[in-house]
Amino acid sequence: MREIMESVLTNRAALAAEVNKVAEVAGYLWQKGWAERNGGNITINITEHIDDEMRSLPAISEAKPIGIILPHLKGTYFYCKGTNKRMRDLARDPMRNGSIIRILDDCASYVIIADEPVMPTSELPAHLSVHNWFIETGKPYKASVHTHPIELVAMTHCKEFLKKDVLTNLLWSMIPETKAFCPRGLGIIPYKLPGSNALADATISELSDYDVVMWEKHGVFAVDTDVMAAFDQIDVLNKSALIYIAAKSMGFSPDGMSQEQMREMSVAFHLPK
Ligand code: 2HA
Ligand code: ZN
Repeated sequence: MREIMESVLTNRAALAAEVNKVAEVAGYLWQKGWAERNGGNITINITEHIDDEMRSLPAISEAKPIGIILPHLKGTYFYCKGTNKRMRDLARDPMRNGSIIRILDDCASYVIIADEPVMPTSELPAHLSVHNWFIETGKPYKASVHTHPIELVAMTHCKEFLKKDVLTNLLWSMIPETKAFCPRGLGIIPYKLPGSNALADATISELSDYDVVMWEKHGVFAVDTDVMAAFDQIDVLNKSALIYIAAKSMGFSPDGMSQEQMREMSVAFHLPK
């Protein structure tokens, strides 16, 4: 019989709250139809919630290479969705469909420390590179979410929408909230092989200007201070995409808010663009 293991989340309220937020978001991703099969990934930097007892926990996996050197991640800890795991399963049981990893002192490998030896996401190099860059550049961001929002992905099958800031301006103009709650807009990354270092590098370079980037014909990658905030940015963008599509399917092209109305929003809400 399988031994019942006590989760590292037991008696660690702050850590449990962060992991439970991941589970809540994973449920939303599934309900929205954005997370078919094992689609999508979530990683969060949980280093601030790691106590001495957790620091001394033994590894429950071999040291595994990340594939790149990430000098700012030495001794950091992440909760990561497991590779091949489903968001809908993670929503019910985050510690059996994801795991907590420790980045080793070589900054190039990691071990799993809890709860079970669930191998992290296939996009781990991309996610960890982004977290390394947050620390390097002093950003307060702790969460990265990759998912496949149907309408936003559909829009990347149109060349006109892939030109710089065409989608950003279109989506902002559909409803005022989108600019207010996704104030840096949507970056576009031309198609690249999923899981590749080229995709990771392109993602980091776009994140200098955007909090949400679109991987052409694949999905979005969003970052924020926590997983819920990253999800909200994707959600408002996809809501705008749905409004655009609703107008189109009623037989007209939506007017969109005017440039003047959008400028007025930026002033009133102190938005960066
Ligand atoms: O891990 O969505 O792009 C599942 C994915 C990879
Ligand atoms: Zn994907």
